[in-house]
Amino acid sequence: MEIKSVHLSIIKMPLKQPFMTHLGSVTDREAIIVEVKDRKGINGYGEGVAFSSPWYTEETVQTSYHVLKDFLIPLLKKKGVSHPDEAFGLFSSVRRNHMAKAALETALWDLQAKKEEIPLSSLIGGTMSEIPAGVVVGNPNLSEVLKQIESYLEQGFKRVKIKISPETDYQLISRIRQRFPDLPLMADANSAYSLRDADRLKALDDFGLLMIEQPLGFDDIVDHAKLQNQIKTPICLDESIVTFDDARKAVELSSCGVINIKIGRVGGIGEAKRIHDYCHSKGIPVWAGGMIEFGISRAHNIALASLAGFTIPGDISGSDRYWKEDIIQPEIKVDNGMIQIPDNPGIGFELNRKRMKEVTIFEERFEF
Ligand code: OSB
Ligand code: MG
Repeated sequence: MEIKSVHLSIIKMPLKQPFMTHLGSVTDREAIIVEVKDRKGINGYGEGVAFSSPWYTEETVQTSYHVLKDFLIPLLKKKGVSHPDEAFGLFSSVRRNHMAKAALETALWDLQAKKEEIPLSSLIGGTMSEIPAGVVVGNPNLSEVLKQIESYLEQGFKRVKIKISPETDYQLISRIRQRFPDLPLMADANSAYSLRDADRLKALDDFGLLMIEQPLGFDDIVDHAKLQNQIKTPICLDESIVTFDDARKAVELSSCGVINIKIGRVGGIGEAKRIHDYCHSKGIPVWAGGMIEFGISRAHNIALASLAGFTIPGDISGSDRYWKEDIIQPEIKVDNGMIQIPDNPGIGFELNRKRMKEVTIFEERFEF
């Protein structure tokens, strides 16, 4: 791909409102923005979605930065790739660190699509021209939750996800159901339960949830299969699916009925697509997860979600869900609950340089 340079920027921006889960809350978001450039001057953007602390996965902004700077960028410089499909293989001498790998790999996909002068969604085989938007309520306060759901429904969102834990689950969901009986609703537990809570989770079967996401251990596949045997609500796995083989084993063991695919968690668009293709062939629906990310990562998610197997609205909302002003232009817009797949080359969004300048706290350039 004749890469000439890689530019890394660490940015930091406050969320409009803190995002809360039972594991803690996010008030400020840091991320790594990657810009690759080839010898013809064509560029590609990527975003590292690790958080500032390792509460969701092992990686952090600092560990991702270290792995990018000291291992992945040198590998790319030394050996190169002729297509982004080769990047995950090139990085195989580095174990895991998937968010760092995805940050660089997704930038190569954007660049490749721009080189071919086609949208990224077309390059990876996407078939949809628009996708339904879904939103996550990150607030455990009941009246606040009801108010927010009301406003999201007015904006046309097709599906709402709430965060639950054993402290809030039954009460919270039953009140939401009383008020919004037909709302396509799902719950994400971020590993707040253990198999001993099976009866508690079985009780939630009454509410017709679309699915319950990651009820048990963040690295578990076996107990989830035992739980799925005891509850009707389909289990969706998020944290447990880090590799293609995790997805295969989860499907073979019937540990879940649905999989949430996050590009960063699985190591890039190539791996995300492999997991999608496998699930599609097995009849397992998938949807695109979110990481409270900025517009670059959202744009990659939008392209990914244009693949035929993404049959459930993902955690893809507009730029204004979390940010006063995003780092891309135009910003991502939700119109009547739908997001248009851009038809210009690559991810279809440009960096907003003025906004980048305001939020960049560190940057460094690597010449090839
Ligand atoms: O578990 O899906 C999750 C946010 C950060 C880390 C993990 C998760 C989430 C979300 C929010 O649920 C998704 C979003 O709106 O970006
Ligand atoms: Mg989740």
